[in-house]
Amino acid sequence: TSVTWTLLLFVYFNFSEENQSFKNVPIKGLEPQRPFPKKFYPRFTRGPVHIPELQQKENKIGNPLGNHVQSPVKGQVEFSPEMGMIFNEEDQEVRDLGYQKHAFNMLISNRLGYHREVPDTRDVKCREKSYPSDLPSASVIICFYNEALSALLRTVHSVLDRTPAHLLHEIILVDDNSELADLKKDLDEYVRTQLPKTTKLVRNEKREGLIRGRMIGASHATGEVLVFLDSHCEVNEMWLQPLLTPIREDHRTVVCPVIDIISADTLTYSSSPVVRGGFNWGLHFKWDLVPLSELEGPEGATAPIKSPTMAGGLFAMDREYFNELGQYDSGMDIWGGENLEISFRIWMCGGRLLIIPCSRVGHIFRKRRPYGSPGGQDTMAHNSLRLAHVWMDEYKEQYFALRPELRMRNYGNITDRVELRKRLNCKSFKWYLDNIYPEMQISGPNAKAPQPVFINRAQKRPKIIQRGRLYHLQTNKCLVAQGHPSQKGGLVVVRECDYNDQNQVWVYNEDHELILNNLLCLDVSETRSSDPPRLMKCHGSGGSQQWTFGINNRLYQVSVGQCMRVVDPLSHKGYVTMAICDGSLPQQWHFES
Ligand code: LR7
Ligand code: MN
Repeated sequence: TSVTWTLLLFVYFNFSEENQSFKNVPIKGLEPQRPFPKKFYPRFTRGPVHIPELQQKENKIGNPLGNHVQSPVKGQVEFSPEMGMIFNEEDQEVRDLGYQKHAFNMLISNRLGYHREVPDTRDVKCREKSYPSDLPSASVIICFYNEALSALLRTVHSVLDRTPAHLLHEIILVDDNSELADLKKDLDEYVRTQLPKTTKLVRNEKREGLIRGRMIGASHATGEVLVFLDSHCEVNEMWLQPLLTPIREDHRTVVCPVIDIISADTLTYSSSPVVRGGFNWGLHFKWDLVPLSELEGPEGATAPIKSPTMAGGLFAMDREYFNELGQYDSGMDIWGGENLEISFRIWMCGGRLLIIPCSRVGHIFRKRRPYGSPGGQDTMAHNSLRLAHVWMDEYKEQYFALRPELRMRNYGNITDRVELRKRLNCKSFKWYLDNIYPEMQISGPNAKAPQPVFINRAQKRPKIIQRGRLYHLQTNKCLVAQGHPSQKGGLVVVRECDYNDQNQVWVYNEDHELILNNLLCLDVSETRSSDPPRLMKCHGSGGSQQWTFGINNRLYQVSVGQCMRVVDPLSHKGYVTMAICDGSLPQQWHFES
């Protein structure tokens, strides 16, 4: 079957010397949606600058952004935990809309602008490595559907800022028929006027999904190597050279960077442990610890690691090899399954898949996918069925044992893919399991659901900074659980302080968590920020459980961008709520040891 896609290709050539000098400054009307005080945008100034609007706010309510000044590097805005602070309804709207449409904090994303420094998360030994000078050139392909403009452009600029020009053949943006009108108009103009002409924008006339989207992107590419990225990434220092090197040595090597974590709630960039890709019999991707055997050797922690599967979004592959190996299965729709399909295909058909610890790329990890498929189908099931029937031989029974309802489900025509497997002379799935993923046998059909890469709490106990009472200055009362402090979802209120009561004792730790009586964490829903704070199980991934103590005795919630206040200081009920930080008495708290 041949599928025809009608495309509109927008390649713009009117990039002049003149606008090159403004290249990195957002142009008028194109600032990230709903600009934070205009002056706050990234500029090429060096050293701290004085920002009148900021100063004004500072006088009124204390420095609204903590100690956050322009960083000396390229005039980028320096990240601070209070970056998501809400000043007015417009900020609130950007934040709430962002969660709704993109499932991450768009207010912070917009304020960060299109450039920022990220911590160099590589092992120190990576810095001493040198790479060949004659590496192949790369076409970076970024598919997106309804992406937040600031996240997309930060992805693009991180590539432009941190890739040597001679290695970056082009960037191809594939707009998968996004429905956000602003995104279309603004991006169009931005690409045309602000980006080098080697950044191209391709538009799908109808929604294709990320799998066919990437195939379309690849069909426009002319670089030697294809590099795929999601549309909400930030590449780190020296990210590309370590990926290109093993491909230059053997064009049938496919490589992935280590995927660092960008928090959806705070946009904090943090390091991921080096793990490798696996899967369970439900055909969900999961991360596995790297077997010790893989970690031995002279290169130690910096050596490439063989990975049974890839996460899917971030990898590099020789362009000709991508075509030889059968690109992707064009019968797969929207989202899901293609990562296991290409992983099995790489290993079973004579290639190999490596994770490169010295290459690091951050990705915004969201708690939910903010979009569905056009017809509401479960595309993950459809795509998984196709891959099971083409690649898994008798082991597809393991999948059906978990998903019996899919046994009779129609999965379309797979003749082309079955032929491809024959033509490429690929090995059996049993060979793959025995040689590439021997651990799988042990876990069997009852393997658990996938876990995201969040840093393993078991290994890391946050240090306690302070232990004491949360005292409300205006009412002379203390913050306590309304019910029992072990009750999940329970509200907090202010009550008479009792200095002998363990149930009034809070711990504040280096992860900015507030834990009552060593039991539960103070938490505010990121999506329903009008809900009052509650006690919840500590999840250790920041966001809704991150609090800072700031100027004017405020108690600030990092992901909601607001301060905690007592609703009615005269009421004996003692209810608290989140509100715009204004430095007023009801918002003043003391942590007392
Ligand atoms: O219809 C669509 N059209 C698109 O162009 C749907 C999505 N997309 C774009 C989207 O804008 C994004 O840039 O495709 C990209 C991936 O979609 P996400 O970000 O919603 O996916 P994800 O990060 O939740 O999911 C992971 O698994 C997917 C399975 O199909 C893809 O392989 C994603 O690329 C992959 N992401 C990663 O591997 C990043 C690390 C995550 C982990 C673990
Ligand atoms: Mn993603």
